[in-house]
Amino acid sequence: MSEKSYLSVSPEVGAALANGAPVVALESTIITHGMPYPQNLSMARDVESVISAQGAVPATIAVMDGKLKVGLSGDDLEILAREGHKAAKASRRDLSALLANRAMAGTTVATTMQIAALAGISVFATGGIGGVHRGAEDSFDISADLEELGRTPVAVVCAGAKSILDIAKTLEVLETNGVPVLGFGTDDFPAFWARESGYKVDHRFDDAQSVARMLKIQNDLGMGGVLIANPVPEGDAWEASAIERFITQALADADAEGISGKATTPFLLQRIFELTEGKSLQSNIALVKNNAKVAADIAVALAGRRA
Ligand code: PSU
Ligand code: MN
Repeated sequence: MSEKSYLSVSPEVGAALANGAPVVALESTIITHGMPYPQNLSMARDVESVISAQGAVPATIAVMDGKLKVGLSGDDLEILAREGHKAAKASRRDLSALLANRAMAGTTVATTMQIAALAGISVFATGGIGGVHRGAEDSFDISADLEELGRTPVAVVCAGAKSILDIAKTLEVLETNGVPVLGFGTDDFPAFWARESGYKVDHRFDDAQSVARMLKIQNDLGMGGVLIANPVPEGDAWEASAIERFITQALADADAEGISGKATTPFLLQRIFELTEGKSLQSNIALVKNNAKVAADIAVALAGRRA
């Protein structure tokens, strides 16, 4: 069997791809492990609506029913959102085992890119990417997202990387892996809840058309993924120093509880949610919607160039 035989593409997404219409992929670890129920479900629905309103077709990706599902039904979204942490978190290496066991799983940025590319989708919106964790010199904890970005030709729109990570090391590994980092309307690499991280991007692009021109060249050159860093909207942003206090506390708690490996990111997100009394989640939802809008604009511009 070919790799494509494991795909299950929804009729809407299949028709859009066949017609060269714009499609935006969405990940599902953000639903299962990134946010609590029921906010995860309303976020997942809202993000799909934002993409539709911009004239593109949303394709949320997950592992369900023994398939790599591309484009989830309303029922699928609800099942996944309710399952939450009981679902698996699928990194690249987990896919074959999860399919063999017909397990349900949210897909990380790495795995969503892999499945999107298999389905022929080239633009993907998320919140934040995984990266090099603080203390990686001892733990070796570096997200598989960074390798996938180097190898898989999908453009990922995100709000930068959270400062639960070591942002300087994350940017270094992205460089090693040959990943272009574009600032969308900014010279600063954003830090998820905060609009600035103290680090700059390599290249600034101010509109979707010029990003689409760059993506076309990246594709012509046969190169891998592109990271498009889009800062959280002004009104939903935190001051870096204000959120840092909570991040430091969450990291200390993770250490005290002996949290490691793939449980680390979900634990820190949940802890920061508690420490900020839910306010971190509001910003998180706002930035995902904002990324979805930009990704849809880019997908529309790309489809226009290809036509
Ligand atoms: N950042 C968030 N929410 C998330 C994630 C990151 O704000 O849910 C998820 C993404 O799916 C990302 C994954 O790909 O965490 C990274 O996990 P790890 O660090 O274990 O590679
Ligand atoms: Mn990890």
